[in-house]
Amino acid sequence: MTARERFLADVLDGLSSRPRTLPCKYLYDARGSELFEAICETDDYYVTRADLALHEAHLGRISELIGPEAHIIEFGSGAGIKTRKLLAGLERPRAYTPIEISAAALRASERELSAAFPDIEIRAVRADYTRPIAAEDLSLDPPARRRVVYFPGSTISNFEHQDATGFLERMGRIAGPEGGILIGVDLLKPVDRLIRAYDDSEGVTARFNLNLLIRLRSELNAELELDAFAHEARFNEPFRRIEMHLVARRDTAIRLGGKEFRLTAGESIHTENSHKYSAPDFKALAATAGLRSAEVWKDPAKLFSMHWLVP
Ligand code: AVJ
Repeated sequence: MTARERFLADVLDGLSSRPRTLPCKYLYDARGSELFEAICETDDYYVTRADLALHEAHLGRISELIGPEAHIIEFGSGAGIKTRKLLAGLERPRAYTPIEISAAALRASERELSAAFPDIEIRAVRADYTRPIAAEDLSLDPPARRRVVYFPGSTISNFEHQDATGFLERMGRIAGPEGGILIGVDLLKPVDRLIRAYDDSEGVTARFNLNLLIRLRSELNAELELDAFAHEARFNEPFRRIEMHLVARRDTAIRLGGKEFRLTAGESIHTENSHKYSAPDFKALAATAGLRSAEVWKDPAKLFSMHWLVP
């Protein structure tokens, strides 16, 4: 199956189900990733700034926990400022493995990090890290004292609890019995603050969400009325998560792949989840994956957290 066929099949599937959904991974095409970067710079989206501040405040302790000559394995490409901060703060790190689905992002990360850290062996792996990675694709045996899986930014928030458990288990297996996991987790906080972060006053998150419909049009030849949809951020209380929706502002239809989907005014397409965790909530989640949260850091405003997980 080609990528386009997969995309079409997933979209037909999601639009046929009730409630209607679209997989959030399709939000992150080149334009979507650009818009996500722009979200990170809005005043309302605190996540990226708070995560970076935690890296700065606790790098000494993190370096102590990780120890010298480590192999860092990042789920995601990590050409970013956080990865550089981490690598620069560690004691003689030996190897860095970014695992990333986008070939372009992976190449950029490889290029930039090998230039910035000539002594670190960069082993780029092109793979969808949300699926099990074939053993032959992931070389885990450089001469490192410890393997650390690094997953900043609270991307874990996209996963429903059961999938998060499975995913943490796989991270634990990659880190191994001597290893650790350094993971960013967005904290539960008052709903109005959360809604503001996912419906920013500059409208960037709205453009990010609506970009998915633009992709349906340009890549799958869908017929739809863009102005018939509005971005909405909701807090789902029982699931403790922010949900992004595309809500029909009037009765409208989407035609693609020989099918027609009729939406009535107010009906929504659910496009992304962002689960929020208190420190005890996340400890309990980690425990279901056989991991122990040995240390947790929070910023002074209690916006964001970082956990150090060990087997
Ligand atoms: C990339 C999953 C961490 O949930 O905060 C931000 C995605 N979506 N604004 C998040 C996102 C809309 C983001 N993560």
